[in-house]
Amino acid sequence: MDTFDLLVVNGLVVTASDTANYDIAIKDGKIALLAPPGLLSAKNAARVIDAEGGYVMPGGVDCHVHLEEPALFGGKGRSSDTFETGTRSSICGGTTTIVAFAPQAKTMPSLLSVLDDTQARAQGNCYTDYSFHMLVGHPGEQALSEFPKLRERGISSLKIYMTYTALQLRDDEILDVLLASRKEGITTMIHAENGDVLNWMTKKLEERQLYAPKYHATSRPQIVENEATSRAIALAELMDAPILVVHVSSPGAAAHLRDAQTRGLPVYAETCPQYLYLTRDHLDKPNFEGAKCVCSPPPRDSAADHDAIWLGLTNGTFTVLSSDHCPFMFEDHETGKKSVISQEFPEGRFKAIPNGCPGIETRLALTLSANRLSPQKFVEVTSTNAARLYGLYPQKGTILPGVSDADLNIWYPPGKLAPFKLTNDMLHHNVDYTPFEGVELNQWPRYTILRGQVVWDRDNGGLLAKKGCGQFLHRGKSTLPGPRKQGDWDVSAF
Ligand code: DUC
Ligand code: ZN
Ligand code: ZN
Repeated sequence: MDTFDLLVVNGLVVTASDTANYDIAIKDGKIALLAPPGLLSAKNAARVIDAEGGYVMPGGVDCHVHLEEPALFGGKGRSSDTFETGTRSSICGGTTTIVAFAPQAKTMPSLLSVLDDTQARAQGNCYTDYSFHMLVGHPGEQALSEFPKLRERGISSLKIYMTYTALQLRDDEILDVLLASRKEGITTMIHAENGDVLNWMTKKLEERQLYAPKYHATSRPQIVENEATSRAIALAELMDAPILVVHVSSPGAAAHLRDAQTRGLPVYAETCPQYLYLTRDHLDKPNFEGAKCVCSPPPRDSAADHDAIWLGLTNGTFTVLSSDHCPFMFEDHETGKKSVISQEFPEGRFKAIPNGCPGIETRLALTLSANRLSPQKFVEVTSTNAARLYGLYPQKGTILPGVSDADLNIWYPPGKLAPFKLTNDMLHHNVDYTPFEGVELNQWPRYTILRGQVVWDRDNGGLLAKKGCGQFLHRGKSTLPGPRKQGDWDVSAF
């Protein structure tokens, strides 16, 4: 019998902490051994993959993904990707673990029933390992009382919104969520845009009959995000509760986050490729094409904004780089981007354009190809830190013998892959466009391995995984620093 199921040899192994030449042995879905090159004999393994000097990295971990969601963000947009098509796309881009949202609308009292429904939709359909964040739209008595049960069911994070009529929480409701989350060891993700201000801006624009997609950016200027970010930090500091501010796009918001981190607060931040590659000019493309890039916060003004976000990734302000994959069809007049075009609004109506962009499959290749992060920093923000923050580490996000799942990406060695332009027909999502059409890439995962199985072989068959191979992940607490004080929060301390 073979000692190992798979050897990956001649790779340059990169984790968040180290880069070195190792051969990797895999057994029963786990990393079994790392050994200096040449020590492991091919005779003892069922299969050997020669990485030919390419990077070997932990599989991507993308903890900001919307799949099979109803219309929540205003307008009629429904996710075009199911758990099946979204995770298929994910695995073909090297992301082996995702955390998607289980969305509770304002009309629903229970979180557990939402979790049951979402879990049933995902079960048996995923190509990646997966978990859920609760999306809390109604933090009433029942929902808050269910937090301990969520933890028992392996859910240790949730998301709340400071905007969108169907989801926006008042500050006192945010405090309720932060307090209950702190008590149960749950990480709170916050969408930080001031909903009242952007609704006012929208009203003013509509009074002047300014409806085109480009006014989406006008209605949500950077100050809308900066103010909400600062308020979110203040509320979290008051409760001594850890937060992650999601999809940060503006340098001003990044500065608030960095300041909070410098003061030692457990404040984490996420950004996404759209804030590194797109500007508001993308919203002004002719023939309604600008709607393809409508997401919130909107793409910002210039390359200088992109530079500030890249800097935040480099200097540690941003903990994670997620996709915020939020897929809608473009040519769909019922539930897609074009659902806002009518006789009354022939150029659409920006405020109701389904809000989000696809990107689950392109996140890793876009970021690595940009060549602006060290390989270790790339692993840290696209895999390791997400696993740490959301209670999956070290099962996911690293390559620790005896402990980590054998989830790996083997990238092309230098010179093996000619640069190419990204086009939507290369992708495996159920979306009729990519906002990154035409971007030049110089990398793509050559092989992707999920728990020891080769699930993607770009040059020999592409997608090899079978639907349903992904497993639900029961998550624990974040392993990044949490509340600064021990014990229960005490109102008499103020
Ligand atoms: N927030 C998200 O996280 N995704 C899509 C839309 C939004 O506002
Ligand atoms: Zn959001
Ligand atoms: Zn999102």
